[in-house]
Amino acid sequence: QEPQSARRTKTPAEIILETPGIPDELKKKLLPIISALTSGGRIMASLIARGPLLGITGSAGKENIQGEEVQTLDRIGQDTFCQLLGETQKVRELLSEEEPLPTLFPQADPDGLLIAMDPLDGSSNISVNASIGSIFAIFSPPPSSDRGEIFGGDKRKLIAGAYILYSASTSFVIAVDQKTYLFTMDPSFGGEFLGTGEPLHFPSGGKIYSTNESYFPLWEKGIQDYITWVKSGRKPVMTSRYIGALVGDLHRNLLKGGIYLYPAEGAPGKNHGKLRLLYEAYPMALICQFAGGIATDGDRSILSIKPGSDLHARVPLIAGPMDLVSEFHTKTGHPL
Ligand code: AHM
Ligand code: MG
Repeated sequence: QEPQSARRTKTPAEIILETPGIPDELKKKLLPIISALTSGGRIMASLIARGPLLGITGSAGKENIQGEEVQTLDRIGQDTFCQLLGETQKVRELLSEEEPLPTLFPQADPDGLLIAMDPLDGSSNISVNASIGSIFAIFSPPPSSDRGEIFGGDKRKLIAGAYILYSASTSFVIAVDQKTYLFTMDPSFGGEFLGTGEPLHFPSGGKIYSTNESYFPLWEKGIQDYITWVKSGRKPVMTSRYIGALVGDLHRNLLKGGIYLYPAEGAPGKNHGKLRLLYEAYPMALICQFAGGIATDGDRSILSIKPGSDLHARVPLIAGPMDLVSEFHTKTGHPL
């Protein structure tokens, strides 16, 4: 017999509908977009669960614009979310890690939203059945007089950030109107995503740090000293957890309390970090902020950074609860 939850559950659409701070006009655009994201999440979760049987856990035999090997699931994620989001007619442009230029949807509502996505994050985890995810930043477009710049320029406004985590269960996390919510897919109810409706908050007193420590020799001294201190000087000392997929690492830290670090490195090509501003750092920064945390590039808030002409620009990313990120900044000499 299955255990029964005593708590009432809500869908993402119910939460959006009952949030008074979201204007009705925006709700009409967000609802079909969220439905497209959760439908895409269901499709991806089902394919990922059968990945090795379907022969889709390997390389697609190509490189993307950033010189990274494209996996078959990267391509499937791109095609799935692009089609579903296009069909909503509420998305004017879709920027993806997998395509050099944004996809335009000329049939869409002229006041439709802009989306930047990483359709399949953590590609190196695909073939070993470890956590992977999809990440989305949802923007309102610049005022009509500024049409033509769309993703470039700095007049678009980030209104929501979301991710889907494909792991032992499939999670959907969305930050909107100052709150971050968690939903879990229930495959026995047609794959509906359900949650308690209670906003998520980073717990205080977290002791996890998440970083790829093999890059230690390439980091600047302040960061090296901080990592050495969290392991041996800090009271209490911290413990290391690293999945190697931003979605998985941030999700764990959101629930348990922990700091995620992907600093800049001295290595050629990685002196701006690895993670992309528009579709990795921005949405995760909003999710952290609405859960009582913050994301920075080690110096300033990620959300204060204006994107330049490179839509795939990378930034260093330090993300987590306010107490841990603020401690990092104090220790590295850049107080928040
Ligand atoms: P991807 O978008 O190509 O999958 O790369 C981004 C991923 C992040 O999910 C993860 O945090 C990071 O790359 C891991 O990088 P590394 O292997 O250098 O630790
Ligand atoms: Mg990624």
